[in-house]
Amino acid sequence: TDDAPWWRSAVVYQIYPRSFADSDGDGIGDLRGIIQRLDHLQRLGVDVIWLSPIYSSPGDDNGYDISDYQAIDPVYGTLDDFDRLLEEVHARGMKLVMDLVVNHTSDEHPWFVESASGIGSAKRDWYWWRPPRDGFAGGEPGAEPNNWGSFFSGSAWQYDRDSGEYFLHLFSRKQPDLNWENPEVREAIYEMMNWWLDRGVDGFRMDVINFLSKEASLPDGKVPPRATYGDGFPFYAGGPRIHEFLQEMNRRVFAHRTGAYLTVGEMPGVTVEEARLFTDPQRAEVDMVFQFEHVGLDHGPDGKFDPGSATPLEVKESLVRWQEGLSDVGWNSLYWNNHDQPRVVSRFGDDGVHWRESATALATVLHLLRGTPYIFQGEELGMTNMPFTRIEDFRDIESLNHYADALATHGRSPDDALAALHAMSRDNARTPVQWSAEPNGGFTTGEPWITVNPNFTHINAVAQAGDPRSVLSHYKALVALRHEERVVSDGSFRLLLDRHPTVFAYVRSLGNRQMLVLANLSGEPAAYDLEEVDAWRGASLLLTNSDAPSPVGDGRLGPWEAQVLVRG
Ligand code: ISL
Repeated sequence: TDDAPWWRSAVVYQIYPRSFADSDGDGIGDLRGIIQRLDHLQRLGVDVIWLSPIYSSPGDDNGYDISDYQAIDPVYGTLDDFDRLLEEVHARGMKLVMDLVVNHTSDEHPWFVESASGIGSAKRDWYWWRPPRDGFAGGEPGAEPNNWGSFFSGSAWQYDRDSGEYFLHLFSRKQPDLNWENPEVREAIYEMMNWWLDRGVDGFRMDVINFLSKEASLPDGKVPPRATYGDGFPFYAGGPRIHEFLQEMNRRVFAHRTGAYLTVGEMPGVTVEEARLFTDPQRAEVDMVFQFEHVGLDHGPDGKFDPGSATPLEVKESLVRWQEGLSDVGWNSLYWNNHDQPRVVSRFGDDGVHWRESATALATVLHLLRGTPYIFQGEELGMTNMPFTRIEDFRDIESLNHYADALATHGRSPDDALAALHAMSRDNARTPVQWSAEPNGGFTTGEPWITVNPNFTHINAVAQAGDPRSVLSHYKALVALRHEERVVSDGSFRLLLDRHPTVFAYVRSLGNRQMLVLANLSGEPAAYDLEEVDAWRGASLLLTNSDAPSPVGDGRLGPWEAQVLVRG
């Protein structure tokens, strides 16, 4: 319908600023570097840029540890640079969405510094301080207030010798969790959000936003087999007041505004049923959520660093569950990649012989689903995982902590631990964007903060720009389809060949317009048998990634072949 929200036909592009483009040769990407590359994004056709954090930060978690929400970190530039970036983005008809990291701050944020100044501090209650467990002395093993582990290895509690108490940190010890039970905390955050919106930004991607409300008694969690720490997830994810907090945020920040905004809540562990509540427009919480089901399928019983594999059928079934679950209420966000995930072409595709075909087939099946697609920088070039061979090459705190812990606590060999990092490390996503075949892929004239993937010599933007068969050209075509075909932005979704092990086939419909999407998510030729597809003989082939497309209706697809047909 014509009052459909604008973001139904939008495509979002995520920039991880540290690795995007460096304008001043210090080896770290910056705001001016982004400005210089905006034409690439405009040519790609994306509507919205989501900018990972650029705020003042000690950089313990590459900016997800914020020490001043209203200042730009000097490595990225100044507020003036930011205003110029915003202006240039708007001048190109695009929007800019900021990363909102409010589950925690840096331990160097003035709020935490004050909170930590003593038990009587006026901001003591802004964070989660607790005394040692009964019967234990502070700092002694087992004295932690509960048994939760941190996402970045070790306990979720840090002892503070001065006060004799512990503070909670679900992520690094330099990322203390804010106490959202305290209304002053909430007010301070809403004020900050309003400050950015008044400055002209177009919305927020909300970091681990389903962790804001904790079960205030902070109970011990169950300890999984072979694990050291208890699982606090049931007590901090989707906690008792989460819907109340998001509704309050919406009222205090967005309700009085008339602009076209986008809010997307990053929600690890969120279920389809919960997502229906979070994204029901009637409830005014968030526009859409990032869910993690499909990117958890290849995690083993011991978590992400116990990598297994996911079959194409499992991946398809997961995405379909979300398509069907949010068909009548709410909205999906669609993604393969972000700055925390391995590169999709290496993970669910084939970064060897079928590199181009698998990158484009995976892009096709994702982008034509119902929802709002997100492209992570470099994905549009088919960038691959990084073949790091030494622990010294890694930069990510999660990877480094895991490696140390795997060796020290779990008795793993360095080779084993490196193999896990190779498959799953977040640094796979964080190597610099490969702009050209120039030194360092054209990312910097200096020494890059993390090594550029050596395949930049053949995988880069310059090499792909003029090539109609390139991954980049294919992404461009997919973005354009969402803008041009209302059946893509607004149509319904119906799965075909539901149990086929490798073929992902579906129909989108709106009025009498229909789109058939067919893709073989494997390196072997595929055969399928479906009368319904026969009826598509003669329909027009809108897009394919194949030089010699298999005739539709013949019931076969080549390795990683993808086809998009329309009729009506
Ligand atoms: O990659 C993960 C750890 O295994 C994810 O669970 C990730 O930590 C989770 O999705 C939350 O991510 C977000 O918050 C983190 C930050 O490190 C990530 O970069 C961010 O995307 C803490 O702010």
